[in-house]
Amino acid sequence: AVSTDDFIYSSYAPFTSILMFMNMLVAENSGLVSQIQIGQSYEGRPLNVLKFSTGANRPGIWIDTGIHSREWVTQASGIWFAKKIATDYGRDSVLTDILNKYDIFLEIVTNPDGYDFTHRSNRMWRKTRKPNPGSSCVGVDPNRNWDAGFGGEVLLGELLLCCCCWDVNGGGSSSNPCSETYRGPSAHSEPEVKAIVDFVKSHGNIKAFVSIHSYSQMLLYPYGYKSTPAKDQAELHELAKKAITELQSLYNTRYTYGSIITTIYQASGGTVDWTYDQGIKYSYTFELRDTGRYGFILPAAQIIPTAEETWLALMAIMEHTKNN
Ligand code: ING
Ligand code: ZN
Repeated sequence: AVSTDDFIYSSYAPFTSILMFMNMLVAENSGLVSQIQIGQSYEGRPLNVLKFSTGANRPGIWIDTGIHSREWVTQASGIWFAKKIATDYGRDSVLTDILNKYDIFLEIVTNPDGYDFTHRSNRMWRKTRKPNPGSSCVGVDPNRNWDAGFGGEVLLGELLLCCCCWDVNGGGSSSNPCSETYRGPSAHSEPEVKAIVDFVKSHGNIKAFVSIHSYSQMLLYPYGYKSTPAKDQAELHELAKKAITELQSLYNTRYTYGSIITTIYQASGGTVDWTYDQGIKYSYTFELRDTGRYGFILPAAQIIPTAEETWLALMAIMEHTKNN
């Protein structure tokens, strides 16, 4: 493609094509879109964030896709969101109002080493690609690596039933480098995670943080590491209901919603538990299509419908953030 109008949004693009897409979008919309490199991956790939901004010193809304590399519909949707924001600013009044008060930050390929590996070697790779000393297994689960209940909280049931083995995979993450949910040697050990931590802290005024996964068709809010309800649970629950109602209105795609631990499973060291404990009230995780028929290998024909319906839910969250 020579312009973002020619980009094929209905296919799964390799990493270098996504880099070219981002460069083109910035060149075509230089008054609205810029690019920030917040760090680099273990293998040296840039961690690029698109910034949509119409003024200085604005509070921020963060969206990331692709922290788990095999969840390809998320990176593909991220590309579509970027084009949608650039197209709708100045045309859609709701988005224009949001962008006249907030900056939007969008990290499309949050785990670029993993993403490249899914294109070249192993389509089902989830984790980062950093070697683990003393193990032949590679990578850390970047959604178990955050400093929020890192290593896991033992639930009462586990204490009673499984008092000596919980560390193997208890508390919602694993200490085994060969596990798909390996938490890593320490919190924020992965450069892909640390880059976001540093960005969020140095920005200091992120008001909403949405981390997008697939699959299961769920909209989730904290907590994942403990069963204590979040102090904003009632508001987060109501807003989740509104967002999934909007989402469903387009193609009748049905979502469930609730806290991570009660809706999907206990997971410690997750992204949005950390952002919530940093004071970012509107911290959400999506699990996009489908519910398991195709799972991670979602047909490319479903990319655009998935992105379109998800955008309606994102707009509901962003609009509520703006009004609160
Ligand atoms: N699911 C998420 C996972 O990392 C999740 C579920 C969401 C856990 C938010 C913790 C926080 O297991 C997928 N599909 O990755
Ligand atoms: Zn995931």
